[in-house]
Amino acid sequence: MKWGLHRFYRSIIAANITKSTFNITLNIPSYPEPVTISIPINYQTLLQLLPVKIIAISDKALAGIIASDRFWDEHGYRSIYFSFEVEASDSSVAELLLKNAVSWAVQWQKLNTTELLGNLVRVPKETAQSFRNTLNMLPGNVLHSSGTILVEEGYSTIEMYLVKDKTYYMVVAHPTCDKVSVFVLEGDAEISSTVNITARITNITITASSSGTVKIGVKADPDSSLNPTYVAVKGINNLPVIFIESPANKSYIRSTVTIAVNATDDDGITSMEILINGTKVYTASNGGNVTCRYSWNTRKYVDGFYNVTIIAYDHYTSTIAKIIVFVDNTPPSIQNLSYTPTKPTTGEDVTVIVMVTDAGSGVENVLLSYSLDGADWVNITMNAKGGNIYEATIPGQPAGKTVQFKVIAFDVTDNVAVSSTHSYKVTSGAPTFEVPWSLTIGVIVALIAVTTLITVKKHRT
Ligand SMILES: [Ca+2]
Ligand SMILES: [Ca+2]
Repeated sequence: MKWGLHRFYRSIIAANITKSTFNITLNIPSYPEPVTISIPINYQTLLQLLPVKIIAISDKALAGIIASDRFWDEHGYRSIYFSFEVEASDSSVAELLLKNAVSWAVQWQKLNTTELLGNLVRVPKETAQSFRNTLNMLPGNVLHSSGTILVEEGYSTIEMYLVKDKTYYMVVAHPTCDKVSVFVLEGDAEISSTVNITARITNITITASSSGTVKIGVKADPDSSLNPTYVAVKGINNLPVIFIESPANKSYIRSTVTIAVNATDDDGITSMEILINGTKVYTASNGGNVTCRYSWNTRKYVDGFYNVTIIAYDHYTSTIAKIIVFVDNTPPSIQNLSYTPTKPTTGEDVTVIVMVTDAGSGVENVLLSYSLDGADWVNITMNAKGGNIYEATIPGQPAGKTVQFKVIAFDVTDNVAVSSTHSYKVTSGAPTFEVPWSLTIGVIVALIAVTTLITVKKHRT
């Protein structure tokens, strides 16, 4: 152990701790350079424990006695760790040490005197209460909260975006150390005051001189080498405001529509997202972009209701806005087209009847379009007769006119359906005699038979 526990201890208390990394620098004997190791760390478990206590330590820190009392845990215990072979000694002091250790350990009992502050850091209940009281009295909203570990020489760093001339309050609960000190490591801000609210709670006031990211370092004046700590920062922040220009809420849409959104914020929008039925389809490409226009091709989606969600983020929080729209890309269905009379005479009106339905947004308008002898098409609106039936009349025409017609139907989103083209020719109305084809054949057959009969008779005579 040439390296020495003491050296290792110094490395630990000089560690630098960020959100999820423990950076420890080791000075290894006879190695020319210090070695820095970054350890990804899951504080979640560590912060829920209270540190062990050093009961005694020898001069050169080569031997020590450590006690642990897991009194908050239902399955807790007490334990004493001797870093030397106390049982090998025959002195009465060693025997007393062992006896006292056993006697203390067996007296373990669960104590309901702690709670997890912010569901993260184990602190005595009164510390938690005093933390909440302090926080409640300060103006603004909680912009940041986290659990961390404080050491004596290294820094635990917290990064935050601060707005020029605004004041921020950082409340620290430090249940295992008496004092904390806070420094601005990077960025344009000042620590204006550090006040000990109670023995284990400190309130630090920070003022930003310009807007930007500030890195704040926190240190402990320790009772133990690793100090679980809970930090919350409060300041006045307005939520982002979202305005959805289009499409309108509860509207029917088709084809490609533009989702146009405008978002504003006092400290700037950092990003914006558009989600369709929970799936992200758009992310603002650069921070601070407050207007976005997303072309949504609804043809790639099946007809139906869709939730469109917009999320706008500022540096601390976000605002969510939602609209619901109905996608309908399917034209109406035109069925059972009929017209009467089918053989109109001079001046006789023709009534066209059709059934039009739309399973999506519904039928908006049905037109009857007709053309006389191939001239320009004329549109008339068909009347809804109920039960999806529409009716219109083509005015009577002179004999000889050929009338072509078709039905055009629109749904609410402007999808259009066109029927096949039908036609009829107007006749004069004079009675006409039409010989059925079967009758004509019968007459021809009869004539042939008669002619043949006459021919045969002539030959016989
Ligand atoms: Ca804001
Ligand atoms: Ca439709």
